[in-house]
Amino acid sequence: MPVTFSLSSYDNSSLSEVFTPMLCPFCLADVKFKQVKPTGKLTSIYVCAECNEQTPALYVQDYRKYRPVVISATGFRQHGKTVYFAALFYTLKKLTLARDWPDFFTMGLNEDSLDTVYGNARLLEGGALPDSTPKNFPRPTMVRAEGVPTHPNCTLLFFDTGGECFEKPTQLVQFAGFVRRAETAMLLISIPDLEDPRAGMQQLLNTYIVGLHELGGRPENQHLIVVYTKADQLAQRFARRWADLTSYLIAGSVEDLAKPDGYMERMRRISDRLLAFTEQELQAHEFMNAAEANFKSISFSIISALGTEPQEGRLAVAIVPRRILDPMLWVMEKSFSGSERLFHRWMNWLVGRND
Ligand SMILES: Nc1nc2c(ncn2[C@@H]2O[C@H](COP(=O)(O)OP(=O)(O)O)[C@@H](O)[C@H]2O)c(=O)[nH]1
Ligand SMILES: [Mg+2]
Ligand SMILES: [Zn+2]
Repeated sequence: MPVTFSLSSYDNSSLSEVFTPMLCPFCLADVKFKQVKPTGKLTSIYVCAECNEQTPALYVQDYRKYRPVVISATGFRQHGKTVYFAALFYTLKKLTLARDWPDFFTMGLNEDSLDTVYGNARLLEGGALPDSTPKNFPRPTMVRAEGVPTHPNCTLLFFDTGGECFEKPTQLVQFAGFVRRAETAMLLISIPDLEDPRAGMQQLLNTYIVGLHELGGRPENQHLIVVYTKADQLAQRFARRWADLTSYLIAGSVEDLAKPDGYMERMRRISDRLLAFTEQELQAHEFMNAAEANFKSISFSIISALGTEPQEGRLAVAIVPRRILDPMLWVMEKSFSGSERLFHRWMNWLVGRND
């Protein structure tokens, strides 16, 4: 369990308010952090002035260098949200990205985040799957991402909660308030798990839009990323007409990303193909019309977090994630403005790197 302190256990004489407002990763308000010294401790810690949660020193001190980017998994139960994050952590830690990207590393910012990242990576490596997620307001997994090619450095705040929170707007408001602060809404949809994909997708989107408005957020300020999960179960649906999607999945992102030039362009082409698939194959016209009318932009990606269908809750063969980094790269792409990207390129040019 995370360690938190109530204000009464602080030595009030050492209270000081620091810095200008920043996004609190726990209550998600723009707040000032206080540097306080818990009674009997030698070192001071940072706490949010609103919710009193202890916030990692690395988050507060380096806030300007590593702006927070909210990655929120939205989707029905059993559609692959928790396994997606687990497989992403596995990919970041176990695969060869750091060999291929010279400046790349990720770093959990507190004990909770470290446990989540390494715990999930170990679980999948051993063939097990993460437990289903309880319905509660989740705590973020905070990961610093440095040196991802073509993207500015940032702190990724991963939020995951029980899928039942996305079945009704009232539940979303109560348990998934983090969606309000996301610049990019990520909908994870497993087509094989939907009896009627047209109706299911529209219901999810409708619930999200109503809940977001209730929370005081506005979809027109958000980009939408639609992620089709469990792609390993879509082989039949992709036969013939959509064979290029199968080829894209088989090639896998990690090998492809060793040479990141042009990767975003490829992601854009696949997004266009998935848009065509959504309209022509799934006939989800109402979903498309509602998404286009409500959000700043809409992009698609497709993943298989595991690469195969698990047998009795375990992986029968080793995990082979497919295109697992694409949704994260989309969120990063959409979360930074043109001027932030320009500044990043200029800084890299100054220190002699050329991405
Ligand atoms: N075939 C296949 N099954 C998956 C994949 N990812 C998840 N699953 C299955 O879907 C179940 C639910 O996933 P989970 O991430 O817990 O769903 P959540 O409720 O949305 O968090 C898992 O227990 C797996 O059996 C995948 O990439 N391929
Ligand atoms: Mg879950
Ligand atoms: Zn707070």
